[in-house]
Amino acid sequence: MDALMTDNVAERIMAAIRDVQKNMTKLNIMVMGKTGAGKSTLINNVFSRNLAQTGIGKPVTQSIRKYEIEDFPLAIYDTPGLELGGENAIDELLKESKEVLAKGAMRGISESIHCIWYCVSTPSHRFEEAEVEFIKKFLDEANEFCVPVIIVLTQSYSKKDAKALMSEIEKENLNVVQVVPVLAQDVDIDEDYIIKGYGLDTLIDIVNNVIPEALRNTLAAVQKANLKMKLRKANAIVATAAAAAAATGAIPIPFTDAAVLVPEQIGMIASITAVFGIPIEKATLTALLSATIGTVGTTVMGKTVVSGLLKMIPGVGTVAGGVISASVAAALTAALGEAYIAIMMMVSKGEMSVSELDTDEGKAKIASIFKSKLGLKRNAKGKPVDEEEE
Ligand SMILES: Nc1nc2c(ncn2[C@@H]2O[C@H](COP(=O)(O)OP(=O)(O)O)[C@@H](O)[C@H]2O)c(=O)[nH]1
Ligand SMILES: [Mg+2]
Repeated sequence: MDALMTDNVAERIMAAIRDVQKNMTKLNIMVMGKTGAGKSTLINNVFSRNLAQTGIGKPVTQSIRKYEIEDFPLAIYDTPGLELGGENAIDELLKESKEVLAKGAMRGISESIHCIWYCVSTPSHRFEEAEVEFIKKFLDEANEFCVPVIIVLTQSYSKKDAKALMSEIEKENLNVVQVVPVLAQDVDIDEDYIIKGYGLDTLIDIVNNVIPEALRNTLAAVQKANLKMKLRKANAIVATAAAAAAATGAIPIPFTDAAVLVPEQIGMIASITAVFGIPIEKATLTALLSATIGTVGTTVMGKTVVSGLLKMIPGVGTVAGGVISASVAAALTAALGEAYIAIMMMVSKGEMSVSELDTDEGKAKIASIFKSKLGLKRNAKGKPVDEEEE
């Protein structure tokens, strides 16, 4: 693929990525719990950007602070739990949290609180009378504004203790979505004894079920604790793009390089990038393009590249009438999308860094993944046939 053309397509994908990210509805989560409960540790291990690190947050009431980062569609409302003691403290905290919930509800979906995580620390906690009383009043408020509340049992390195606390809480018949034990971060007891973190993927699945549909793409994108969710979203994006490529039908031949990636494919790459939330630069995309659509043919432009590509798709070989069939358009789109997902997964798992992608080694890896995806047998909508039979 011609370098100038590649650059142009990469530029268009960059613009599309900015667009997708700009159009994401902001997810607002309120996190409540005593100092030391593990709120900051939880937040830092669930979300892909470190919100707490960016400063002290913006006070929205006397004691509630809002944390957000520019161009990242997430806001965390850090709310102290019941710790000051005394009747006044309860009333003050209830008043302040109600203020935040009410203000948000008034301003519409992008400003309202979508979910509340009420953190209770498993090791330190006794479920005291005062806290139960507070939670009940607080849940009435949350209910009034239809905000779902999840009780998160933090620092649950002892599953036995977590279970005991859970059944104690369940006796209260609280109006919460679920009580979920987590260990947000590994606990290193000593060199060769480590308690592995767990539960954050479950927490994210629960959140996904209770938030409005319009926020689900945002959740998948801003979190890092549930890679399977990202993968599911990304696969759905590819299926949609491949079906669209099949429906709009033929890509004209010879497709010059700029036309190789049609809007569906550009949108697909942009949306996958957004779901993974990995900062991508133009150089990365250029590497992706040259290693997929570029390396397959040795000539720079036109038919040779195209027929080189097509030879790799089962049952195609030559192009009759100068037009690519719908199923070939779907297969090309799906292979490109799947290869990109495979790369994003490797980066997410730390098996490869973004900067490695535009090295010769990185490009070789991309090319080999793309070729293997291109070689899969697919149906007319671009779906691998083996998968379909499952
Ligand atoms: N290893 C580990 N330490 C935790 C976890 N949650 C909390 N901590 C520790 O408990 C202390 C208080 O946690 P922090 O997140 O600051 O609580 P916050 O005041 O509610 O924000 C810190 O020293 C954390 O390192 C966890 O899941 N794993
Ligand atoms: Mg904190």
